[in-house]
Amino acid sequence: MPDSRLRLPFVLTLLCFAACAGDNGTDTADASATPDTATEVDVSATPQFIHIVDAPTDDSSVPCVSTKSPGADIDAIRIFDDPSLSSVKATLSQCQWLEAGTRCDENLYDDASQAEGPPNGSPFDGFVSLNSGSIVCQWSSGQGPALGNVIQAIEMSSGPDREPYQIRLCNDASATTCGAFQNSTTPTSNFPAGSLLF
Ligand SMILES: [Ca+2]
Ligand SMILES: [Ca+2]
Repeated sequence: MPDSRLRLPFVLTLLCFAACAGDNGTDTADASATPDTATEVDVSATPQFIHIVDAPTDDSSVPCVSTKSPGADIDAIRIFDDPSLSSVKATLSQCQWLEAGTRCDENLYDDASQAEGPPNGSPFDGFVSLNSGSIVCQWSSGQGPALGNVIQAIEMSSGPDREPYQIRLCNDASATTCGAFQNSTTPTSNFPAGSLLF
């Protein structure tokens, strides 16, 4: 029958198409597991925590006798909308110690909440001294960083005696799911959010 002869190749074509579609489906799944450049950073899951860690270069950089503000002295950290640094998007809130600073017995500036809000530090007040420890904070108004934003950290020291610190973004207050640490390069350091997002 002419119809049968025509129908068989047609059926085989359908079967082959189904098989090929299966292969293609697998290939598509593999491809989707490897995001392209535009989707490597998942900004839909904005990290709501920031971990700020003292990073003394050696023990002598946290003098316990000559100063009562051991380690990096964090005044404030804020998010700007873009590199022009003209519009503040958020400041820190709900700061608390994650690893208590223990390098020096005496720290007159151990109130983590002093890193919250806009900059207000003076040589005598308004900052938290990390004392070889670290603090975790959230962002005011729940406004976390996104690509294109700039995160500016303000540390009180100046000149060659600056006290280094590191920051990283986290998804939890225990800092178990975090991006990579970025090192401060100057007392006031500006970090492109893209270098901290994960
Ligand atoms: Ca200090
Ligand atoms: Ca402050």
